[in-house]
Amino acid sequence: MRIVVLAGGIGGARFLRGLKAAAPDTDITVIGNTGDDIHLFGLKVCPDLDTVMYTLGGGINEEQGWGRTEESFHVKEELAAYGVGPDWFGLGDRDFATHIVRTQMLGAGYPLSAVTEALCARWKPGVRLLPMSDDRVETHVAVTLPSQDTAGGTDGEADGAGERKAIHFQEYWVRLRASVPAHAIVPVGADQAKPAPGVLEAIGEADVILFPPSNPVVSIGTILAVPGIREAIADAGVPVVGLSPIVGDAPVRGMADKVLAAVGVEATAAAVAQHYGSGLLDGWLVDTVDADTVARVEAAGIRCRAVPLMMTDVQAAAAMAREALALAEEVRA
Ligand code: FO1
Repeated sequence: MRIVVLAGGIGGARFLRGLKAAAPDTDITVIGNTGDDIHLFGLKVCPDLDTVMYTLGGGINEEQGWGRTEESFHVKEELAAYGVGPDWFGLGDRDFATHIVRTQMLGAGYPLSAVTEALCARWKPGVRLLPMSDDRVETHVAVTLPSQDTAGGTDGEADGAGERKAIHFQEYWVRLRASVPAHAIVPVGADQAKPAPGVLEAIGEADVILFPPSNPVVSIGTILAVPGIREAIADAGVPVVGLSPIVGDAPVRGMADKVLAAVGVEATAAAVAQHYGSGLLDGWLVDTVDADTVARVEAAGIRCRAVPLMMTDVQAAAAMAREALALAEEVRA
């Protein structure tokens, strides 16, 4: 059984850990989001690829869901001592090694897909991890910054009269904690990007395609924005099943509701399914608290089941993965 999974950061990585446990003898290819990527201190940082690699490779900082376990921050402290910013993105000493190796290989001319394969040779995630593209794509967010906002912080609410500007997704997400309204989410470069080698082939050879509970806008939405990927999935002729990242009208983790609002999608399990659309999705899992919304999703032409969707541990994630694979077989029949 060949499974293709479109993954973002924490939610996608935790789901993949469950999928590996639920279906150990399947061939899993992960198409990872690279819109979160950021260049810092001359290094290329790929948060979503690293979160999948570290989580499945056993190096993740479990409670954070990003960065390394047993981490220290001496390099970060020294950079701050030199007054070299930004200081709001927590890069640890062990994590820096990943970005140094990646940047060195990119500088030597290797494409991101080859670099990711090389990094995974160490971590052995047990899946094939492909970046969505070898081309640079960076998600930027159009916001109105309160006029008092300086580099160091913000007073929270936008006073409307503030300055409208586009900022990098990580600044919106990490420095501002999504505390100002997002007017637009733009995956800069996506329209010129090409799917990375192996991406379209993996989709074409898949027996089932899964959308884990990753952010539907900035993670899965960004992957789908790479020309050719959405079409390949829609035309794959195999079941495409997604799991809602929204439970009980709120995101399980992160701030997906903020970016959903930016694209005019209400933060409900049904609205996200309809956002993907029946042209893409064949099946959709909602949490049991959203059982009353199953009929609405089915009315949109998407088969729907209500099952527990809280990934409290690997076994819970494995149960969700089994439900998704079961729904895929039901759809295939
Ligand atoms: N997320 C944070 O909320 N705070 C951080 O300081 C932070 C640092 C960081 C460093 C490396 C990395 O790979 C990810 C990091 N993240 C951090 C997570 C990052 O913002 C992710 O892109 C989002 O969580 C969405 O996937």
